Amino acid sequence: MAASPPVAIIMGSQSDWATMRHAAETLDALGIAHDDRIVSAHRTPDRLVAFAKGARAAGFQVVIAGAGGAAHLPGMAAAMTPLPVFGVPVESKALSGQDSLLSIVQMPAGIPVGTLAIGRAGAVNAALLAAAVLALHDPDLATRLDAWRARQSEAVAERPVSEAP
Ligand code: RP5
Repeated sequence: MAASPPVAIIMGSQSDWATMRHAAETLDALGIAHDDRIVSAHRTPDRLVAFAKGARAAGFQVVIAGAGGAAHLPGMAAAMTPLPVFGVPVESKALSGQDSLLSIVQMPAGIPVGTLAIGRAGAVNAALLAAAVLALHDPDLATRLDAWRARQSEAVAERPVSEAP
């Protein structure tokens, strides 16, 4: 059986993909393979246990976990794997993602989740953090990450322009 790609992106629902696809696209831009899965802590708890307990043995190196509302997925995954887990709070309809953020960020001491910003920014940055971790032992990836950041800098204009009315 082929080893898993270095990054697993898990999310609580199909509805999270609109946010989490930005993590996937960022990893794609950096040439990092990933496996994207729906794993719900409350709707598919057995799937979560199987994934998280087997993640390291499967060959994953970093887990990105996105969830909204009562977003226990990242914390529960972190409890069952020694791999670094980056949590992305998905913007919920009822509370604009504040619920997701607080559910993910306020982990008791002992089981860490690296918590990112709510929504797209968090998804993109989770991918960039995963890339930074993997680049510690992958010089080619480190070069690609440097180039990605340089392109971002070059894309920022010196001065603002007025938009057409
Ligand atoms: C969470 O509940 C998911 O992470 C999602 O953000 C939220 C809503 O899920 P759906 O009702 O849209 O499936 O489990």
